[in-house]
Amino acid sequence: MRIGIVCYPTYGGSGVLATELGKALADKGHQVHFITYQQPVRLNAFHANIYYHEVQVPTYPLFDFPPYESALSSTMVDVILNNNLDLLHVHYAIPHASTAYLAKQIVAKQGKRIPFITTLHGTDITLVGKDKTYAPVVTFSINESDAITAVSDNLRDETYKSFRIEKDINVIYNFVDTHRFRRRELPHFRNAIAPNGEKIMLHVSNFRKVKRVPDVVSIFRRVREQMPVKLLLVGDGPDRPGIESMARECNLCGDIRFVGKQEQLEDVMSISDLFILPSEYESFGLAALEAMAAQVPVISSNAGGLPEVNINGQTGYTSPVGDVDAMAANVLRIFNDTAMLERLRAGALAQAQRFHIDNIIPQYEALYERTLEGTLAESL
Ligand code: GMT
Repeated sequence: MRIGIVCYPTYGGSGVLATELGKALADKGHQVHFITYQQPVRLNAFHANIYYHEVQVPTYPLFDFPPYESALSSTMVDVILNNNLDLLHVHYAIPHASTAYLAKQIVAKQGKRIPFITTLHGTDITLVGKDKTYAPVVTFSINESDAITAVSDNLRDETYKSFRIEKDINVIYNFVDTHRFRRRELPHFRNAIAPNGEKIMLHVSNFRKVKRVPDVVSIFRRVREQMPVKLLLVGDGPDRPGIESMARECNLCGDIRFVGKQEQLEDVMSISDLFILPSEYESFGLAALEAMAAQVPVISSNAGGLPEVNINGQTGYTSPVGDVDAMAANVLRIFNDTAMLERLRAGALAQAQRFHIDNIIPQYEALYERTLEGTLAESL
């Protein structure tokens, strides 16, 4: 198949998932065309079946807000027609679903039929999309999608609750390449972070409010009062300066390392003992899944789709949002019980295998086939 993928190219989970999906489809022989305003972060190697089309958004003195959506739809039209694409798969509803709808209408006028699939990822539904500034367009363009997917049961249910959706939403979970994220011994790296054999706690995110990064520091402070431990903070975003101040005020700077955005996440996961994800909401929690593949148990909130991924007592522990006392108590319980840590490690890996890339990609391929058959039947 010739597939166009539209996503945010940044470090957000939706862009990471879309890029990994495109790479996996290309490995299976499909021709994949990424249409984005920047090279996606995980699209970092040449592949014969992968093409990258950059969306250019020219400025003009009249524009206080350059019309990105128009530029994106026009680029989609260009790529669809010049590469004879079979379908478009857009990730994150805003504004990708409405731009895909427009592109589909434009190429239809030129006799080209192309279906588009929208994958809902999380905040496009639960935070931004619900806002009345966007809701009518989001509802319309989701309903106009030829197929819709959500990354967890929770996100599917939230979508039906928040919008008047008239179609089936297919749940296709996030996935992980368990071979790439497998745990490896990296003694030099581990030693550099924890020279005295301290345990290592890890948090990875884009430091947005929804991630509740201050809770990570509060949990760490409670654990640090009881035992020597280190905290690795990976990623960057609007809340980072506040977190740095908080670390200074709590006198924790010596034990917290801010390592910024990292591409080799698998190495960071490999040297960590626990992954901390206290989010206000998480449709799925892709970073937690990648940690589990590296045998890192997860201490998380029980918000959104997290309990579908992090199984209480098997792969880690979940607690109500904001209950930093419970989360810290769970960290201490695990760090003080080697047998429990080993059991949770094995549980985390077993759970990650359920979401193995090889189990999930065929679900997307099957959906593509069904959608193309539907488009063909409509045209007869
Ligand atoms: O908010 C983020 O962390 C980024 C966001 C995105 O859409 O880029 O991530 C969402 O999509 C991921 C991939 O499907 C999910 O694993 C994340 O749970 C989800 N984030 C939220 O729901 C907050």
